[in-house]
Amino acid sequence: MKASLSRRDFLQAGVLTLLGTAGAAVIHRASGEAQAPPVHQMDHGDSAMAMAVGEVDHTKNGFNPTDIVADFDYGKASTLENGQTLREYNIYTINKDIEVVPGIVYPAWTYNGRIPGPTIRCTEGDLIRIHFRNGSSHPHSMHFHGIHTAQMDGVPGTPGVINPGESFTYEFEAKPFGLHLYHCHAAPLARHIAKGLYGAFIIDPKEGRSTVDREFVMVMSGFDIDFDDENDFYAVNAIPFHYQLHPIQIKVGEKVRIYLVNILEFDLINSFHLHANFFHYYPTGTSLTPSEYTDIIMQTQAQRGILEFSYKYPGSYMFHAHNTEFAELGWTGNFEVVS
Ligand SMILES: [Cu+2]
Repeated sequence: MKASLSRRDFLQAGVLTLLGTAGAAVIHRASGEAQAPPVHQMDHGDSAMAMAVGEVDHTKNGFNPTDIVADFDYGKASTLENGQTLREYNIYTINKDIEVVPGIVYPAWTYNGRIPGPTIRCTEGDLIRIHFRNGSSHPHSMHFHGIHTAQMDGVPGTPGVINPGESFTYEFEAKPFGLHLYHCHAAPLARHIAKGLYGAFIIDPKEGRSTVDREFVMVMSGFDIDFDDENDFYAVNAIPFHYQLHPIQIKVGEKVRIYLVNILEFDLINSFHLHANFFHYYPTGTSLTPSEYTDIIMQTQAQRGILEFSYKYPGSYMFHAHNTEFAELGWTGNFEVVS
């Protein structure tokens, strides 16, 4: 008998393990059946948190969240006759099997073979030229959040939604400054996003932001492994539990800036909570004055914002969705703060 797996099953498996019972869920997928990863208790904080055991094959996946968290793509820059900076990017879509958690491979659609796609970064007023090729088996597009013409919007009915094997060049001036995103807008939209076609898009203000020591990009999303329109795993930068297995190293007193984007499909709200600290929050990054000083923010799909903080004391500090269910299904990580 074929069993389909819901996130409730996963959660239950985790809870059973926490109670000391051997809990294992069975998942059905296109290429056969695989066991859910073992989940066991860890004693961070006051609530029992789950974690995956073992490691996905990052080399086979072709990307590693430890690299992606600090990887900003400024494109190929040149100066136009009018003095404007032109930035050109080569982006392609390709179908790719991604090992999401050890033993579970998801047939993803990707930009440039990675999830999230490249973090496209530029300065307000730059001319952005995206050479986009569709190497996938379905029609795809790049729909940018920002200000541009209808022709460049990448939605059905415009030339920016292209068939397999075709190419299209998106061109627009980067505005307004802030933290934005891009994603495929081909139909059906939910499926095209959930399969992995999304990325962050940072437009720096002309005068720059305040100087910080470290900058990170975190894109919150999930995986609906069994295609029942419910997420089975949650993560920042695609791979569940990655930054718990590989904490992000920072130093006491270092100024840290996080570009945080939520593209999670199927669930209404996502959130980010930082342990033992508070951060200044700049919604959409469109102002240089923070709107809030807090230790938690929530974002609906496509909402994004910039967080700034530093740690006073050395130690290991969690960051995670404060939707506890999401955290237990992968959206949790740690900062390792050293003196
Ligand atoms: Cu698509």
